[in-house]
Amino acid sequence: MADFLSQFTQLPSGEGPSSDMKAFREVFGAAKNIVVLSGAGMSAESGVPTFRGAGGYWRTYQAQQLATPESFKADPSLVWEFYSYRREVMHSKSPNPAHKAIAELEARLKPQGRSVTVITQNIDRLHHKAGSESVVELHGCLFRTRCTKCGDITDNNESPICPALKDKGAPDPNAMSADIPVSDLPSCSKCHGLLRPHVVWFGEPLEGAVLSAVDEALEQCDLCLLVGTSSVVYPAAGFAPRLAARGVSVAEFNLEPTPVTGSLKYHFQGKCGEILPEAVKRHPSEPEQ
Ligand code: BV8
Ligand code: ZN
Repeated sequence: MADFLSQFTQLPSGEGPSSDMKAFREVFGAAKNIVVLSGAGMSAESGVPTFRGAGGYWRTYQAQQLATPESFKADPSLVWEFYSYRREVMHSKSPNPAHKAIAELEARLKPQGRSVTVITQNIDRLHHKAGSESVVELHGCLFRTRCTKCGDITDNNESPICPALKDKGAPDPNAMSADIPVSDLPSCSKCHGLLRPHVVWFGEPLEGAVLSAVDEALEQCDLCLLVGTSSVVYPAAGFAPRLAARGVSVAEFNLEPTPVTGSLKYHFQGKCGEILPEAVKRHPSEPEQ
């Protein structure tokens, strides 16, 4: 087993991944189809709270307590306050240097016949705002709604999303629930049914089309950048190990090791807004712009 794993590590002793940026840059310079797997840490330096750590609480709840169909059924007003708050927070947030470096990389490599595909767990749309074009939103989007009655899916950037949610959703632990009646919650323009955020909650399956897009991107992938994710939520957490098991180079950019770090080729410790732009800047083998 050790020799099987050691092929994924740089060090002959096989103890864990390499942090040799020079070696990574050579692999990067030769890569044809790069996949960026991103999590909440990609948006942390934009001021968007991550799920783990202090920022992961809204009032006295953790996201995974509210991001479930059961919670929405039990208290749609509370869950809408949570999502309305996260929507409103995003109006003052913008892409950080990590988002921008990935968007610039995609544009720079395209004329070289090389691809960059972002597969994100984030629902904040910051990759799109940074200019990335090839983006797969695994878990949906804060700014799309789905009707619980007729299934209609619509983009929605309204602020607030409905009058009853104006100035609601305060995150502090002792904020009172607004207890908004369902009739005053966001409703479908087509059938007046109750709308929900078009996001994937815990216990809900990812969309088939999304999973097919993931399979296709992973099939072609010859270099994966795993950025700002704790790699604990499945199926997303399984994508990088699936690539590593096939011998694809995976480089993790994170503040700390994660449960998948040991199976990866590279681990670069630090803030992705600082280390990622350096890692993906133009390689000498690339044509001058
Ligand atoms: C499914 C959208 C099957 C909503 C999200 C046991 C019981 C029940 C379920 C399960 C179970 N075991 C497994 C499951 C399945 C479950 C799961 O994996 N649970 C976990 C908790 C064990 N998964 C699901 O339910 C999925 N569906 O399996 O369906 C199925 C099939 C058929 C039929 C029915 C069902 C659906 C999961 C999707 C849930 N929705 N989001 C919303 O956002 O509100 S998940 C949400 O949490 C995010 O999208 C993301 O995926 C996850 C948070 O993870 P991260 O993004 O990694 O963020 P985190 O804060 O954790 O970590 C941040 C990282 O960044 C850290 O490592 C930190 O060090 C680093 N960092 C911070 N700052 C920086 C940085 N790095 C670099 N630079 C920085 N500056
Ligand atoms: Zn409807």
